[in-house]
Amino acid sequence: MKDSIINKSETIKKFIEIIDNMYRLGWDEKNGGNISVLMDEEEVKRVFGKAKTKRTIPLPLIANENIRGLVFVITGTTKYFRNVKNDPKTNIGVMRISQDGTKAEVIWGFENNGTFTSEIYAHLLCHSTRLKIDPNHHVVMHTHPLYILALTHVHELDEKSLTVDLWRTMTESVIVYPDGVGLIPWQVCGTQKIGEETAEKMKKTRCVIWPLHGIYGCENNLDDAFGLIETIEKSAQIFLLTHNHLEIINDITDQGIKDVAKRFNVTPVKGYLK
Ligand code: 2HA
Ligand code: ZN
Repeated sequence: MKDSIINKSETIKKFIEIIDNMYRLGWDEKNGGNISVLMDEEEVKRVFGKAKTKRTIPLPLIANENIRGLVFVITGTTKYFRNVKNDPKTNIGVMRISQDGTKAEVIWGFENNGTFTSEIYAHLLCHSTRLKIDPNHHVVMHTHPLYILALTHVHELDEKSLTVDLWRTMTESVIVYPDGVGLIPWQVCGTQKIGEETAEKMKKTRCVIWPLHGIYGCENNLDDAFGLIETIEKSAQIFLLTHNHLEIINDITDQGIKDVAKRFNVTPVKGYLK
């Protein structure tokens, strides 16, 4: 990474590292997933100086007052997580929400006329909601983890029973998400409605599952947002591995094991095989 801006910014460096990690885990196929991180004003000044606006992009909603003037690092719409590491300036951007809440002022990135994620509603509304609850809030992370998604195909979509089933899978689950997982009904993504419903849930929890789609996590820093989603994903994986009611139709028979043992001159524990 030769870009001096990236080298100066711990937030952008970490953003790129985390995105690459998420892609490697198989969570973000094609252009799936989107992340935004609030950049503290002190870092904005240190990295960008006066932070001149390169161009402005109209927002499709009027940003709430408590996020106006704030600067976010955010993924670009239609961009692939897979490509962020090699070409961050095209695939992500840094933008300030205008003082009147109607525009994004691009400070860096979004080259070749790129723009912010299609889930801008959910991102801006979740930031606004979480900042009212926790002044240290910084991150909104959306991704499509395999097991969480699979679980929503087979588990009843009830917040209480889903949360308790996930807590039961690992001792530490309840420590990581004591506030439980929120759930909203399946619906079209990229809309103001889904953004509003997600942000409403974020008043009581830091993670909201979108059935048959993915998950949103809010946290104070990128490591913790990743850690929150990673833990829920592992709980979902354990749940599916242990509640698998598929009939086993191919298995090694007792006789087969005995035959292998005989061929290789070993003696299986007596009394274990029929
Ligand atoms: O950015 O994940 O929800 C692509 C998506 C939309
Ligand atoms: Zn998505």
